[in-house]
Amino acid sequence: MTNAVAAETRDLIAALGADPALLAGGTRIVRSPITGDVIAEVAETTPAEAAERIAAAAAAFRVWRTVPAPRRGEFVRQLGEELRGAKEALGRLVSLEVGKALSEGLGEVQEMIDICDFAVGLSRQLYGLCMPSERGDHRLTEQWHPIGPVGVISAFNFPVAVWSWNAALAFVCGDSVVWKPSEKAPLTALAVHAIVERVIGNFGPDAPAGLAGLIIGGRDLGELLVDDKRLPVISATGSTRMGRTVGERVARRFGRSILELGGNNASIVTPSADLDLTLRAVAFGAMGTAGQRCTTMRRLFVHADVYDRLVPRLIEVYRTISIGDPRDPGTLVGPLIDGEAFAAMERALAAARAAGGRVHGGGRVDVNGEASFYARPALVEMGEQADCVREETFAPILYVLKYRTLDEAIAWQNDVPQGLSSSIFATDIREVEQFLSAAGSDCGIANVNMGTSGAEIGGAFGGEKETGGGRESGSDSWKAYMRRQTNAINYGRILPLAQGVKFDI
Ligand code: UN1
Repeated sequence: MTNAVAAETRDLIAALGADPALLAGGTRIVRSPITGDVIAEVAETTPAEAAERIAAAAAAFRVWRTVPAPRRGEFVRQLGEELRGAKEALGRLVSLEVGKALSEGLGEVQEMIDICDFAVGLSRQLYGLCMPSERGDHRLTEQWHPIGPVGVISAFNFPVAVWSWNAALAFVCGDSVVWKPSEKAPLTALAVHAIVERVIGNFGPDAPAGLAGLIIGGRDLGELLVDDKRLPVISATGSTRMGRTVGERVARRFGRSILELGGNNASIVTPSADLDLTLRAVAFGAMGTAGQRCTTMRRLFVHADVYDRLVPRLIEVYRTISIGDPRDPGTLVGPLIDGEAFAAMERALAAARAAGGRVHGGGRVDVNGEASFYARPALVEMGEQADCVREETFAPILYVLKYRTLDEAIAWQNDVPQGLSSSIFATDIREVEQFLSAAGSDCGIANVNMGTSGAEIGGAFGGEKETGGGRESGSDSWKAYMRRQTNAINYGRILPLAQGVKFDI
């Protein structure tokens, strides 16, 4: 491991306060998709150690749940402060480990900071309701209590932000967290773990050891979390296939799951769209993060009246977009995570061709040699929404279809198993409102005059159907990390029964 990327990784790990010794001597080999070089050999958590961490999180929970919520907010404020200081180094490490363009690596850390800020405010707003009681001298209220340790299983493409969306809320809600990051991205997790441990250490006895646990390993360790009754909530981000298993297994033990699974996100370009803005939005939505966001724009329905004014320009952008080493500031499209991802892209493009699609772009680009996988994004003009279009391929492929009526475009948009994000480009208020109406987009996210990706943390993030139904981040997503208790209080001297029932003894 004498290569330059490994050396840079080691420096960043050290700068972030994690022990560089963690990078050597283990059995799990980590490669940077930027060059394909091995950058670490990290130790995997054994099942016995994982069980210990869950036990430690359960013990920490019993302490943490009694700490006043605003004080828990102070803890998250300090975490946010540490992350502010770490933004540059952690953003770079994200870029090295998963190949994101540097500005996106930094953006990911900014999302972590944002959710911490959000959670600090929330720590004074975990509101319950007060409902009118039907009985005299009675009060009917509800309150929200911490629920227990939360298991977080995250994916490679947002290797640290997903943890923070869950952890920042869980911490203010009075829960501890046990995290299993993607096996493709353990290093950023080790760095974040070092940061949170430092905050715990500095916080004093209110923040118990075990508040934030980390488990490094593969699917077997994920299953260990999923099946453990001490974790009442499992938040899992990844493929629909993974989520189906997680959802079923967590439900079997009456746990709660927050599932953030696949997306097959579409945008509709209407005749009233601002086409310059649309062009930029589609480029970022479909090619940003090399098409490896769950919110990536994967389908584009363009009205016949504007098709010839937009699509040729878009094809030109696909032809000229800068693909390269993500550390280079001029790069907009970095590498795919690995060779498997490139093979999946090739398979999808072959299927699209077989279904009559006209493929523009695609194919491998040599940036840093044989061991890394850079691809030219592909735009595929399709005559119809064939089966291959209805599947999510985690790569920069945009299927473009021509439509004639908005009803038709909305029907196509909804005619996929996934339901994460969607958008419309229009300045005609009728079309916009039809798209946003109950009979419009069936997705968890529906945007106007922007792409499908790049959500802010202030809104609830997640989607319907095979996307899993979970919501994370903003709005009232925090409720999934707490248990609701309804309290009926009789402050009178008689005992009126609800619904007028008589039971006089
Ligand atoms: C994901 O790809 O897992 O909306 C989440 C976005 C980001 C989150 C993506 N804020 O694109």
